[in-house]
Parts: sequence; C-alpha cells; structure tokens
Amino acid sequence: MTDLTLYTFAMSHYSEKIRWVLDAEGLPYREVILTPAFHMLPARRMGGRGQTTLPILQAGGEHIQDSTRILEWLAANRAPLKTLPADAAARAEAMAVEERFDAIGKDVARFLYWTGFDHPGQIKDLWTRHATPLQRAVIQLGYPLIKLGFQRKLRINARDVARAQQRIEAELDWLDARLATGHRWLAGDAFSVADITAAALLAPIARPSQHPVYGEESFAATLPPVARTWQARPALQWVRQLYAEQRGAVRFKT
Ligand SMILES: N[C@@H](CCC(=O)N[C@@H](CS)C(=O)NCC(=O)O)C(=O)O
Repeated sequence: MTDLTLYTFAMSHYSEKIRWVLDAEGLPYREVILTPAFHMLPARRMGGRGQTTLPILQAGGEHIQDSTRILEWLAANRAPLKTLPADAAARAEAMAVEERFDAIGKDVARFLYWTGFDHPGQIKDLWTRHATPLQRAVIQLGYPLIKLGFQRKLRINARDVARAQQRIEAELDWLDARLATGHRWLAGDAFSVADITAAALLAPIARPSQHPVYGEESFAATLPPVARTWQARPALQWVRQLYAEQRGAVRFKT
C-alpha cells in the first residue's frame, strides 16, 4: 500500500523526471497514466491552479502539480532524499541545473512534434496507448482538431520551432562543455536531481533503450533530421549512459 499516486502521460518527459526521482528514492507509488485531451478536466481540478499540466502527485488528500513543486514537496515531506542534497549550497546548485533543463522541456516537445506530426499513425498510437476504447475512438475521430489545439497551445510553428532548436542546442553545448571538464555529474560530485532532470528532459531526443516510449525503434523515424546528427554528441551519449547505469528498464507502476 502507498499513499502516493502519480498522474502522468506515458510520453511526458516531466512525468518521467518525477517517476525517476520516486524510483531512485525507493518511494512506493502508484501511477495513473492519462490520455491527452481527456487529462484536462481532471488535471485542472486536481491541480487547483488553473493549469492542466502533468505530472501531478497525490499524497493523501493533497495534490501537487508541477515537477519542481513536487520535488519541493518531497524535500519537505519525505526527507532525507538521496537525490536532493541536504546542504543548502549543494541543493541550490542542483536546483539551478534542474531549472535550466526544465526550461527547455516545452522546446523539446515543440521541436519533436514539428516532424512527429508527419507521422499521424505514430502520434495517435502515442496518445491512445493507455486510453479506454471510447477515448481511443474520440482521439481517432477528433485527431485533426486535437492536433490543431496542440499546435496552438504549444506554439508548434516554423518560427517557434527554430527558436526551440536553438535553445536545445545551447543546452547541449552547456552539457558537452560540462562533461569535457571531466565532470560525471551535473551538480557537485554525486548523482542528483540535476542529472535526473537533464536526462529525463533530453530522453525524447537521446532515445535511451530503457525508456518505455522513446526507446522504441519506430520512434527514430519521427526525429527531425538535425536531431540525428546530434546523436554522437557527448551530451546525448551521457543521457543514454545514465539511463543504462542509473535508471534501468522503466516499468510503469500502474
Ligand atoms: N512546469 C511543468 C511543465 C509540465 C508540462 O508541460 N507537462 C506537459 C506534458 S510533458 C503537459 O501536461 N501538457 C499538457 C497540458 O499542458 O495540458 C512541470 O514541471 O511539471
């Protein structure tokens, strides 16, 4: 039995970040995987902040929306955490790296959907894997409309996608430079939420084989061509190595 329930999307990189933290901490939880579009009402209701984003952590009667707020809640309510340094300066360093990779999460989604939408079968599959038969039928039928809503909300257009690419490349440069100085970890000298956040947020591009969605071979075909040229970069090799060494095969706890 556990009092923690994590509401996610299977393919959400922010959700994967929290899944990974809970797994790394050995905190038992149950996962509820929601279906896009059908998540909006429950997420808005649970979050109570006028927002529809996942992940949301339910702890007893409390709902915490937003991955950073979830980390803060865990630090306050489930301390000590192995992945969040207790020392204030070390924690600030880890959270600064967490913040920089969180900041490109929407860019990563924008960048990948831009070419992903050329493969409607794949996207529909991604959106309906955990759907009920009725939800699946609605998504199949309403796909053009849902896609349009997505494109508007996430600003998936040529100009914003070009900017997203630049911002992702800047963080890959930062990560390459950090690794070039001989650092194995992104904050201090131990594995922390800094590493988890960078790897989870970049996983859709790095495609570690342990990832339950992005590790699939079929997903490679939907990647923007430029992302294929990034695969040999130290930053993306580091993401795959971290998954292999620290994460292992991801199993949903549904
Ligand atoms: N700042 C939020 C961002 C979460 C986020 O953007 N989640 C996306 C999925 S990766 C989402 O829920 N999108 C659907 C929506 O906004 O309704 C966090 O750290 O949790």
